[in-house]
Amino acid sequence: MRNSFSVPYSDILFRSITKHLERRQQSDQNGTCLNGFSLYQNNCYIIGSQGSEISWADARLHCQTLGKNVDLVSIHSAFEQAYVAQQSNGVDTWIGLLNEDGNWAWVDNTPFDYHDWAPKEPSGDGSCVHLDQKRGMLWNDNNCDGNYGDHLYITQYICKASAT
Ligand SMILES: [Ca+2]
Repeated sequence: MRNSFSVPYSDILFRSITKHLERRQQSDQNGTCLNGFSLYQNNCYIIGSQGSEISWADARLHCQTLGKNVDLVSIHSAFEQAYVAQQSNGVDTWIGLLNEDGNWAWVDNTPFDYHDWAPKEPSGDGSCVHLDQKRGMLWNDNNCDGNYGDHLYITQYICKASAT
């Protein structure tokens, strides 16, 4: 027998889950951020843009000069990846992931508990990681100076701090 309730029921269920997630996201917006930062869940984010090529190390320094506990972003979930990718607005962007002696580590010392590498990455061609505009803002390891030749530069970075 055809179940005539299956389509409308799953539709209602989907809408109800979406509403729940939206409410949860709103109620998770706790705390305040420094001026210019955007609050997402319990953290604050800001895009920095150099207008010309910037090395990963300089990007990190720029973040650190913005305030106490500000550093290049760490990413810990698909939600956070989606948020950071959206903020980056389709531009190659440094994140705070670094290869240290063969291990990947976030510069803010949070656990490396999530990754979102582009296909065939990490390819081992560098120790610094950026969101790759050519590959849907998934992650690519590359050299840390931000200059890939052929007018291909990294000019942007994203910083993160805990909300207070
Ligand atoms: Ca690579």
